[in-house]
Amino acid sequence: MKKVYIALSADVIHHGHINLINNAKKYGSLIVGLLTDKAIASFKRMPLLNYQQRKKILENINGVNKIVPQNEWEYSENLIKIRPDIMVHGDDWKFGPDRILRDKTIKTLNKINAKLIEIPYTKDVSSSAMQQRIYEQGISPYNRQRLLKRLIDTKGFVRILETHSPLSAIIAEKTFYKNRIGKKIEFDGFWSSSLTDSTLRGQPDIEVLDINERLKNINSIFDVTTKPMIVDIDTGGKNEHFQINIKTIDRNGISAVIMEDKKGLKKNSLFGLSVKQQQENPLLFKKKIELGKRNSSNNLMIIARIESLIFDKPIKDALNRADKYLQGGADGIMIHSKDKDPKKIFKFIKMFRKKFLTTPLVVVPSSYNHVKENTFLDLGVNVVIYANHLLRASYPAMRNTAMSILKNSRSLESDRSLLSIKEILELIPGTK
Ligand code: SPV
Ligand code: MG
Repeated sequence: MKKVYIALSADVIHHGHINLINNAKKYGSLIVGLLTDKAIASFKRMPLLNYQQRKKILENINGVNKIVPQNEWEYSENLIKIRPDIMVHGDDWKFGPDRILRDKTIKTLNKINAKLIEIPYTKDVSSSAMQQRIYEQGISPYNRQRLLKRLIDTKGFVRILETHSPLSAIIAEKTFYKNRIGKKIEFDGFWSSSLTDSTLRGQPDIEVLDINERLKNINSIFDVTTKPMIVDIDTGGKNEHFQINIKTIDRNGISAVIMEDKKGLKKNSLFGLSVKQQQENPLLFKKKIELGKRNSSNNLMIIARIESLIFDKPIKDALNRADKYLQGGADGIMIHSKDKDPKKIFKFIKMFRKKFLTTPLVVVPSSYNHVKENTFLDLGVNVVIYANHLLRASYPAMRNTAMSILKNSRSLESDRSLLSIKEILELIPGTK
């Protein structure tokens, strides 16, 4: 009996998969390389079902003799290990960026003397489109909430973008590009920023918006998106209020809150010491984290934000605080800095990682914005937040348009840089 190999993600099973299995099993005993969550997430959106759930479904499909994990998007590792006689694949990978994967696979197949059989790709069916349709039905608060942890666990590194409105969130949800080898690069989730939420309302970033106002905005974002949300809750406010608010936040399906260790009237961290602000006593802040953990479920991550570098305190102070906050039950640490030079942040990250090998670590590179994501990834950072960029992008665009209309006494000159009337009418489904 010949060994036949196919690889599947099998997140949303459809007749295309059945065609492939039925074809492949004709040639011998069928081994399915089932892509792990990590393998899929390294290339495109996380599967809806996890590996074990997908495996259970496949095990019950006629013709599948054996299922093995495929840990990579590429086939080579498994082909060399399993040494099948035949590999079967849909012929769609002859075109587009998948060609690179095909060429590489053919080389490996030649090395192990295996044959490639390509069968006509089943038309009019796309797993990604089906997955998208399922997402468009909406996502429960519970499923959305758990997504962030799943992403951190499987990908190890997530990219988060500030969203201050449903429209900006639609951009953060849908914008992607495919690189040379067809890998989909996109944002993994959203950041609800205190700075941009208050600026949008023409208010200062001093904890003036109450939690209900923040949640109203977040829920309107949730109405039209499916990705997970991290919320900037400033200092968390008075303990008596915080223990009530954290329950509401948890119930709404928010994945994580980031709470900063300041006290009194909070000012934006990027001011540093040029304004009057105070850092909280670390033991009191640890107690506040404990209070939050007692009053919320395990599904909500409470991430402690350390402001020592903002206050020009030594790295050691930040490390001591990290220790205490994690003892208090914090699910992760965010280290902040307003320096353009990332030297201190890098030093903190290295020292932190020596002691805490897997604790989620978050950075917000607004000032040290020349540092690329790969550098953070190599250092062991898990979450990078682009904290204010969509609102900062929109303001100059609006101001320039207003100015252009005034200067030209008409809107013709500004039209070039605007969404066309046709585009805006087609932007939101159901407008027509
Ligand atoms: C925010 O986005 O509101 C933040 C990050 O808290 S920072 O503005 O850098 O303090
Ligand atoms: Mg803030």
